[in-house]
Amino acid sequence: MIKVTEYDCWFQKYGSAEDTKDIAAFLEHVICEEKGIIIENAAKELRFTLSFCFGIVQKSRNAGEKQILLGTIGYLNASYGFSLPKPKKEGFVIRSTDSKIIIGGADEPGVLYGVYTFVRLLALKRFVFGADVADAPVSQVRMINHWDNLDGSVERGYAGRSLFFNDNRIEFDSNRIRDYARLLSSVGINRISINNVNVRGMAKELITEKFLPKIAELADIFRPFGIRLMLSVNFGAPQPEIGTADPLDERVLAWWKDRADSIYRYIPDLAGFLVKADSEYETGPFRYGRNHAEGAHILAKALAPHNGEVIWRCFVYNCVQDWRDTTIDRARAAFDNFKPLDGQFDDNVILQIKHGPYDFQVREPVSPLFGALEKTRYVMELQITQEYTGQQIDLCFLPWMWGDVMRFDTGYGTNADNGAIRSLLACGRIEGLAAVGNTGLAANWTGHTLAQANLFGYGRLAWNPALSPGEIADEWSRLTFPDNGGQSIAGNITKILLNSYPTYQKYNAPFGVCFMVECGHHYGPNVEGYEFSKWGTYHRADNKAIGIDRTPAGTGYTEQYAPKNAAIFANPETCPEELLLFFHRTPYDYVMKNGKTLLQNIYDTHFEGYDEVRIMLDTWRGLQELLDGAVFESVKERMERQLENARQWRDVINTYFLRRTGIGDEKGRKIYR
Ligand code: GCV
Repeated sequence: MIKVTEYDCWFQKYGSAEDTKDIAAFLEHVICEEKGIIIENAAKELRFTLSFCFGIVQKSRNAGEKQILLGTIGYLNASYGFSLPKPKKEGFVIRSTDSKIIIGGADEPGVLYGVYTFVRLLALKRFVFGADVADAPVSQVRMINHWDNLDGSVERGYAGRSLFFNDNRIEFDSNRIRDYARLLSSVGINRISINNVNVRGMAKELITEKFLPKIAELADIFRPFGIRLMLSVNFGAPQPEIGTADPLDERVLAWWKDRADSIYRYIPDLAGFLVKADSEYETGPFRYGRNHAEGAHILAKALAPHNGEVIWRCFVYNCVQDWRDTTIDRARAAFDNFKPLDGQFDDNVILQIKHGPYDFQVREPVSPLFGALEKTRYVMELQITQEYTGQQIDLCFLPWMWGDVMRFDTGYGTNADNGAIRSLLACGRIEGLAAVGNTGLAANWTGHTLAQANLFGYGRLAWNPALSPGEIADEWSRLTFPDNGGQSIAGNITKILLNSYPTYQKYNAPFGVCFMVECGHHYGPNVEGYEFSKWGTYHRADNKAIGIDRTPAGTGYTEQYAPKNAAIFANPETCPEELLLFFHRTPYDYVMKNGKTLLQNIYDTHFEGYDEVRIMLDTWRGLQELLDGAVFESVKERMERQLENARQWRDVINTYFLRRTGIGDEKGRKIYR
């Protein structure tokens, strides 16, 4: 029976020190003589995890006896006469000699990441004594965005209430925050914004003396883990006090400077501000007739003396569209708003662009802004919380879809690989990733225990976007469900994870059409839920065809891509079929590559999606004898709800199209009328 403590996530008990006996003598003696907040914590973390995960007790030893030695490479080389190579920023080297296992970091965070990597390798039984391990993160920005409100609710949160706020106060359990910081840091996260990008009501006061002392306490907990705080701010914040927030008004600049000065007195290493402006009713520079470069500039100026950065979101679109108006295409909005401003942003402004042009749908193309911005710093925004992907009731292993995003060739390289998103990350044109977090006060952090894999996977991908979904799923499953008694179930769980995204996609909105969800809360199907709304999210299905023509003959959205992709997407024959309805208004009798009509493919995928959830549930039930009861039950209960959700999607979608077309399933399966 495998015993798993859900709270401990990917730090479980991996058996006794017996399992590590060939190097046990080293593990019993962790030495770190260098001073520093992060490095001292790295030593503490190593001692803690060795004890917690492997039962190793530290023993006092004489110098020269076997030990693990930690330090920055500069310090180690100078103090011990080593000649360790210096890795990239935040990177590390692990080297073993007869008397030492040395974990050397390029800098203090590098030592910490070296420690967590070492522990992970031990847990995975992949540490090879004598073989050097060297690694460094591909990008410098590896951020989590919390959408937590001051009242303790979490926008699009499916894992209980906020870790940071309650009842219009900052309220947290320090031990729990420390455990959270460990989880994040162990997968390389180095920034966290703690409050919702919709900064409303009292949350506007977070940047005042009323709240700053408490925010400073949070920063103090995250700091030793190499994680810097960010705060979401409301662009209109100066308005009530000085009657304007116009970014070209000197009084507004003075107001922001004053705020920034006082914030940095409390949190000297704040990474900066995250801003949602002119978006979904949040105020922004448009209100004052200014553009977004002018808007970002005023905050950038206020933060610059403190080395702070402005992360400015590109999720700017018309959210009061008239559905009758077919000339507006929401998908175009980010590019139309931001590409013309390329090169006009301050050096300490980073744009944050959602990975797709819409809004974290189950399948959308990669936003055409990636690669197209040449003179502006930017990061990609992903969503770990499963707003449209099953809300941590349905299992949906997101690194599968993110892997597709990472491999997408933007067409801005000289060959497919150096134009790929992961290559733009590797060369620094995209400066990193941000993602909306999926954690809360739920006992297992994420509601669905298997949704922990999405948090883990995000961190691993932000560290190295070339990792495959298979590698990530395998690592996570083996770390979380360790083989304690020779009864490995990790392999089964890896398979379940890897099937879960394709399955979810099958029973959801078909072929990239997007937005067929229930309005407001976004769980479950409602085919025309957003059809006559103001949000710009239409599929315009009639009795003959469905989808938006985004080719030059239609909204022209395809033209926002590099020429190579513009041509691929504009032609239904070359357009990836999973995005067919995103780019093309397609008749139901259109014959797809498998020789079947679009309609029949919609039916097939929806029947298959449901059947696959049933198989997944059966597979899970088959693990009952091997798995700890609590984890088994909690996941089973979610999978049963998922089965019902998949049934609802299957039947609502199939019935809708049967009613539209009058054409039934060619295989004669039951579709309700
Ligand atoms: C925080 C979508 C979500 C909103 C979210 C918004 C955003 O519209 O439904 O809840 O608001 O994205 O990313 O700002």
